[in-house]
Amino acid sequence: MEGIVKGWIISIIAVAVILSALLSISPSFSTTKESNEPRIKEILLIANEGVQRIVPDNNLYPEGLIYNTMTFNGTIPGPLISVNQGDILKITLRNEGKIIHSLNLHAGFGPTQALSGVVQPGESKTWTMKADYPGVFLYHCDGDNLNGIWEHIATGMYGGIIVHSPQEKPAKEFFVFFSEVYTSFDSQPGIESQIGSFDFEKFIDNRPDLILTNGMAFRYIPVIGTQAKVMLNSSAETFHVKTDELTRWYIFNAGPRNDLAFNFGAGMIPADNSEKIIEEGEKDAYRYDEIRDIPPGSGTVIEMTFPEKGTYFGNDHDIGSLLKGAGFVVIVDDK
Ligand SMILES: [Cu+2]
Repeated sequence: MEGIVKGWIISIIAVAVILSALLSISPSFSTTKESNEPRIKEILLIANEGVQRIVPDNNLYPEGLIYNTMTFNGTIPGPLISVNQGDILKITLRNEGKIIHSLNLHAGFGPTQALSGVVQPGESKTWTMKADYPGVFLYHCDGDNLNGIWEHIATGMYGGIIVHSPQEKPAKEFFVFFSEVYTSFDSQPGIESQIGSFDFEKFIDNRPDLILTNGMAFRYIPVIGTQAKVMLNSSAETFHVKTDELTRWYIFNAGPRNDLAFNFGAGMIPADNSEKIIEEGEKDAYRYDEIRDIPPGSGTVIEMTFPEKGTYFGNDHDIGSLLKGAGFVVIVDDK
């Protein structure tokens, strides 16, 4: 009996020692762990149909263009979802429209995480996805199990998701989405009452009329030309950064059909980190590209600094895209 009691006492002391050791290290350990702990992030995407302006009144499109759209949360692009690697997304897709919509999240791995399936008008669906893979991904509507996917994407049903890696350095971040529009209405002066709609024949023939840059053609291009000026957007917005400031650009091409030959006019693009080459004696050497090819349905990240002050132009080097509204001006000032 005495032996058993002694054994218990020794066991209790041993457990107490282990517990006290654990407790003594727990404060700093749990603090570190908390910061890395996956967060549960709730995302609500509301699918709907609507009408919005996609071209301002300009020299190429007098009166501009109003268009029949489909959107997530009423905007083109839909909201940019930004999460950390390891986060858990609780996604709700609510269909407030008149037709079937759905969601295809390129950041998800596996049908139960990446695909909502059909969501009928008036219904909603909630599911979870683990953001295990860092990167830049598009999301879009799949229409009714792929039927009509072309129209849903080409009229605005897409957005982006960024899964941040813990290794990222702090940087000034921007995002820009490009996408094609195939419209039944060729803008002509004096026909302001008409509203453009998706043109299936032009889509099949691959004849896009417009390229949207964050939801509007010519959104970020005020004018081209110095003598014979072509006014493209009298209230164009521009991007502003400082020399030598680390910037990170998330560039998306929603397509739905054509590649984007992305270029920074007056700049160079460090090759993607995954393609980073380390040469002997040159620890952080990058290979530089002048064009980053961005296929339809994808996004990319460009991390760079601008060496000199002045004007840079983010563009599709398929030059015809400029006349369809693709591009954005970056003004770089001295720091
Ligand atoms: Cu849809």
